[in-house]
Amino acid sequence: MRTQVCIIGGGPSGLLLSQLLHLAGIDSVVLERHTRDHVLSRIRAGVLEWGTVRMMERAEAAERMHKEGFLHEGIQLAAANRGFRVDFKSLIDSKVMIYGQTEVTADLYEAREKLDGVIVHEAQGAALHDLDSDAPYVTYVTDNAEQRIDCDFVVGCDGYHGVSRASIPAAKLKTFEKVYPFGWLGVLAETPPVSDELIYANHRRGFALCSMRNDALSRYYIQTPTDDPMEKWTDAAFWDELQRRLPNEAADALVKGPSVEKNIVPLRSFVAEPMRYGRLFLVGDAAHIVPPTGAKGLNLAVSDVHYLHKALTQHYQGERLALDHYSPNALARVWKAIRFSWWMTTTMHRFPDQGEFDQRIQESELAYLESSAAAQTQLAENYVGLPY
Ligand code: RFL
Ligand code: PHB
Repeated sequence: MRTQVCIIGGGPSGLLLSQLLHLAGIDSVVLERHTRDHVLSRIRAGVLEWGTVRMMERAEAAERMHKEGFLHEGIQLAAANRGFRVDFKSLIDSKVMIYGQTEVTADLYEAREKLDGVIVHEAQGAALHDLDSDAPYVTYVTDNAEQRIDCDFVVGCDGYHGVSRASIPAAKLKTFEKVYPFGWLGVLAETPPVSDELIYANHRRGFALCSMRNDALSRYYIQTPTDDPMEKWTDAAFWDELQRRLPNEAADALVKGPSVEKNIVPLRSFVAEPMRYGRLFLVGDAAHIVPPTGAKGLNLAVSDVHYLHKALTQHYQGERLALDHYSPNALARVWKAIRFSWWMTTTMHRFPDQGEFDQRIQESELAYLESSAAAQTQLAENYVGLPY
């Protein structure tokens, strides 16, 4: 088989890229190692920046999102049992969309199907060849038969654990990493959300976040040690701990119920530079990871897709140097989101070695934020997403 762009990974970034390339007249094949049902069973992001909303519109996949998603014009921050609101509308006249990654991915699948996009599921053992030549190709196995795709370019949209970044010689990549000494226990529950807006709570017992998917589906997170045994976190133990960490008003309003999903994710920041090796380009989690505190992971994957689909389109229109701009443009935005996610994480969480000095600094940071429109404005513009 031959295609112009071979995309490894059928998560949100791979599907969005293939859709936008198709609309620009460039053909691609997406290789996904799991089944579609498996991809759609992953519960992940919930907050879409406005740039992400625009990209879904451009991909002709935004209709259901505009019907079923929720517009949020602010977030609540809480510390020491006191809450305050950061109002995106009055500070910067902007907003975010609450719409789950699962739904984003489902809508992109549907949009690809409408245009007869080629997505190969259960493609095993993908291997990338001759990336530093003019004629790269990818091999993989389906139905016990080895397949080969020859292409102009390979794009790694295969997440942090994918094969694409691992195919780049170590000497050609510089990586940066920070591992945080805690994780998030996430729960999805068929209960009405405790608040109309997201609540990010800093508490002496650890961070807590109240989010949602819709009027009848809540998404909650609490900070836990990464190695906490899951048996410890019965539903009752989870609800008790969440309630303790919320300001009284929210704690009293919390509706408890059986969890439909529960797991612990570690928190890390990671960047691999550059996001290109020869004819391979890295996109999304394949190149960078942020802790979920700033809600940036999916949104960064989408801004990478923006830069890459533009560069590929220009390349095929004859602009010789267009592709050289991809990695520097994408990384400039990535690092700003890495910084913001690190700042939100360090401001809102309890660190195991947090001394009295660090404690006061954190409290002062939040008190300053509560009292200063300038400080809230910088939070707001980063949270809704920097322009691209
Ligand atoms: P994905 O979604 O990981 O998709 C990669 C796809 O590649 C496939 N794959 C392969 N296919 C073929 N061959 C191989 N060798 C392959 N190896 C892997 C995988 O099966 C998969 O289908 O990467 P992508 O597209 O870059 O998207 C990134 C986002 O998924 C991620 O950044 C976000 O989920 C992060 N994130 C959040 N982001 C936000 O913007 N806002 C949020 O509110 C938010 N909350 C979150 C999050 C991530 C979380 N977890 C579980 C890590 C909350 C959580 C709890
Ligand atoms: C979510 O709804 O899953 C979510 C919301 C905000 C975050 C992280 C995750 O910062």
